[in-house]
Amino acid sequence: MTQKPPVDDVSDDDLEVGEPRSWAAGVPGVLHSMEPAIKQLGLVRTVKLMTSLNQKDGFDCMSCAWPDPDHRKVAEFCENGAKAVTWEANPVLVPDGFWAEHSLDDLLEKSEYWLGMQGRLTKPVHKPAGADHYEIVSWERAFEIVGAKLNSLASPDEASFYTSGRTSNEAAFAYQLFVRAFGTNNLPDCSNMCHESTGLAMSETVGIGKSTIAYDDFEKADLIIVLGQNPGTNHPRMLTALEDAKKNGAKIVAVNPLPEAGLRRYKNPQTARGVVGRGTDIADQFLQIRLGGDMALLQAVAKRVLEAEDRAPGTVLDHDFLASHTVGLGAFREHIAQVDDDEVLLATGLARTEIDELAKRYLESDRVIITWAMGITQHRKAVDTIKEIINLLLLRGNIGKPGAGASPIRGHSNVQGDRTMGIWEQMSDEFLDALQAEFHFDPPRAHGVDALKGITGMQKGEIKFWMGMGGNLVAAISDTALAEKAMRGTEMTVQVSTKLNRSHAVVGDEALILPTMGRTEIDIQKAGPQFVSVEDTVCSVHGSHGQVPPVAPNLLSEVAIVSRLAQATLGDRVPVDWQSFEDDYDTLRDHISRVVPGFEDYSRRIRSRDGFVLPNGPRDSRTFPTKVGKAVITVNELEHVERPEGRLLLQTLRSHDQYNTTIYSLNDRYRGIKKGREVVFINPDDLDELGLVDGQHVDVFTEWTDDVERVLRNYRVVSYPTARGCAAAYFPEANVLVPLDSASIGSNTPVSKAILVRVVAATPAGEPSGAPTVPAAI
Ligand SMILES: Nc1nc2c(c(=O)[nH]1)N[C@H]1C(S)=C(S)[C@@H](COP(=O)(O)OP(=O)(O)OC[C@H]3O[C@@H](n4cnc5c(=O)[nH]c(N)nc54)[C@H](O)[C@@H]3O)O[C@H]1N2
Ligand SMILES: Nc1nc2c(c(=O)[nH]1)N[C@H]1C(S)=C(S)[C@@H](COP(=O)(O)OP(=O)(O)OC[C@H]3O[C@@H](n4cnc5c(=O)[nH]c(N)nc54)[C@H](O)[C@@H]3O)O[C@H]1N2
Ligand SMILES: [Mo]
Repeated sequence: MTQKPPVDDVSDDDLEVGEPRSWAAGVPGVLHSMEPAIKQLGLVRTVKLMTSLNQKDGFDCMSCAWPDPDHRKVAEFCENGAKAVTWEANPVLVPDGFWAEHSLDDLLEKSEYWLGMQGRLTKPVHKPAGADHYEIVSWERAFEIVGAKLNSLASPDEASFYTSGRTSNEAAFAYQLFVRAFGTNNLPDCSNMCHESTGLAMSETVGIGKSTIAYDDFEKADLIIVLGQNPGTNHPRMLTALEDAKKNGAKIVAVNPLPEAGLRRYKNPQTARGVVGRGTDIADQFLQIRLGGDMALLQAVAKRVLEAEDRAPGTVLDHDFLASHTVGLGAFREHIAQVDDDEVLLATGLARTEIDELAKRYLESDRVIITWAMGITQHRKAVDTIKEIINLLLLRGNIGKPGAGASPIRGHSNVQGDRTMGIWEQMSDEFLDALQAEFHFDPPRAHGVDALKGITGMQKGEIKFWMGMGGNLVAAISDTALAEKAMRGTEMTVQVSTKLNRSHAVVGDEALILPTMGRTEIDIQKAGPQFVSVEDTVCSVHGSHGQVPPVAPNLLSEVAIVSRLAQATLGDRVPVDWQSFEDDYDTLRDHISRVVPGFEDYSRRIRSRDGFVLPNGPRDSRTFPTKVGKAVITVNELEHVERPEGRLLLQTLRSHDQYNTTIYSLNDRYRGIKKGREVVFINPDDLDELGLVDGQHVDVFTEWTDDVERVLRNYRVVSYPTARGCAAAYFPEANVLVPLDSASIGSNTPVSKAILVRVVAATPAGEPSGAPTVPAAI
């Protein structure tokens, strides 16, 4: 296999800013996806991978959790899925000499882009305490080192085990079992920073923290409201579902501070019309809301619905549904009547007529779906905002009937399945009881740490060991400087990874990297070729079969890594046959079938080409497994983020050419950005007011309650049609701005979408910084 030399690192020196696009996908999308694939993978590997991507006997795309339609097209993937596959399957390898050549300090200087481009990791490496280089070790030695360290801790709770959402059901189940058998519930995951707010809000109100719709519901809907989500970039195949819904007469409303390309027009690369025509206009109504204004908007729409009912009693609300399936309507009615329209207009930045129009659309539609993603979940009042989504849907019986429901759109391709398998620091007693009955040990019962509490635990010296099953925690979590310092304070860090990232450079005293196979690769174990399984955003579980030989011979699968680590750490302390997991993944699936409800007869059912859909009370039978046994309509105090004069609210978001912390290129085609990421998007009227100009270099300071300086220096201003008072910059770079203690109430998710900032002309080198000396009142 060829080994190409490492790429040079990149800089923003050549940044180009053009016009944002008003449409997404289409021919350039397909070309963009295939060109790099063919160049990097070669034609044979490309064809093999792309023709099996998301197909029934193929492998599941690792990019996002968007579901697959029943009837698959020949090419059932999007531009960004192709990028993810190319990134993983590119057979460039980190050479053995790399570790002697690059010290940790050297790696710290490199960008995420450079790190990711070094190629696939193929051999376990170890950085001994005090050393400044990793060195190659054998697998046996690696497991021995980690096992010995874990066994030397004073308490299992001194260790924390993170998971990123690409891990398969099988690996996730084995991993949480190992962690609980070791003795802790410290199982934080990327979901803590992602849809945690959704899980909490929906569990309390409808009894299940997952989507209440099936894939086919999109084409049956009359109205689809897309809140705080950028599908053109992050779930591109959703645009096809929206296009199909429109063909069947559905209306689509997009609510977003940014006029995102995919929400405006879509040129479907799979149809002639998309290739040559102007495509489909997606949004019938676009509400350019202020950051954090959604709760006010939802309450204002609910108010209009209740007023319509007052005008024509008995005709607007779904009284039968409300009476038999819900509690809380009375208190909600009283509360919503008090909603202050002026506060709504201030919070949303919308005109009254725009809100009236949305309410009218809602009232005219019998079947309504609301979808949402990070624009909703990463706010201080995210949990309450999602409860308002549920309230609005419940009023007219829009849950548990065809073409209607609440549909959070998940991020990572198996983040939902990982949770189902027990990756959560707060699993229920029922789940722990089932583990106990199946494996005959006492799982710990006290809740563990989430991602943020894990970092504060490290700061306090309470967490001394950290392991990551995938992911890049120090780059993904808020307050980069503080988080990195915390991570460096640990005694040992261990990363199971496919490629290099920042979390391999910011490590504990001792550190290991354990390279693993990816989803594209054929996984052969003692019992023969293995496959894994995943759950998509609409609760459908299906197999994922690797297609190409692993990039290197001695890579281990995630299941094998867990099973060997468990043996090295626990010996025969618990009566679990770990080796059998590695030998034959059906063994694991058989255990899962007895522990996790809905997975009965897993090994057989997963072999059906369509997989199976998990039971879902609200969706299937309007059964709401909440504490009171009914759906709960909730009362939530309206709050919006105050923005003092001269300050802006900044959100952190994804460019079109990145996957979370993985940077594929420095371009963001739909927003008109090329060859650079150090930009801050600001509305032209705000620029005028602040005395700034397009293209100017600025420093962006967070205003927070403490006196820690959080700043992005020398960023370039891009005049951009975002909502007034709002700004945007790219994640993960902008994580330096998010204070560690700025978290959503209840879900403890970092508030990555509404950071109060002050933007000032960049300070020339050597001069005192332009930071405000006294934090503004907030
Ligand atoms: N190609 C690609 N695909 C991905 C990912 C990726 O990085 N790259 N990441 C995956 C993951 S883990 C996730 S969680 C998803 C993320 O998918 P998204 O949630 O679409 O991701 P973000 O880029 O964070 O975009 C947030 C969107 O919400 C809007 N928004 C921000 N704040 C508000 C608000 O207050 N109100 C409203 N109404 N809108 C708001 C922003 O303008 C933006 O359009 O995508 C998944 N898929
Ligand atoms: N400011 C701000 N911060 C955010 C967000 C935001 O919108 N704004 N979004 C948040 C969200 S939604 C999420 S989900 C988190 C993401 O947080 P993480 O999930 O921790 O981050 P990723 O960038 O997805 O992880 C990428 C790494 O995973 C490894 N990897 C890739 N494939 C595999 C595999 O098959 N197996 C294994 N073992 N490793 C693999 C690679 O080494 C790669 O570098 O970030 C959160 N942080
Ligand atoms: Mo996510």
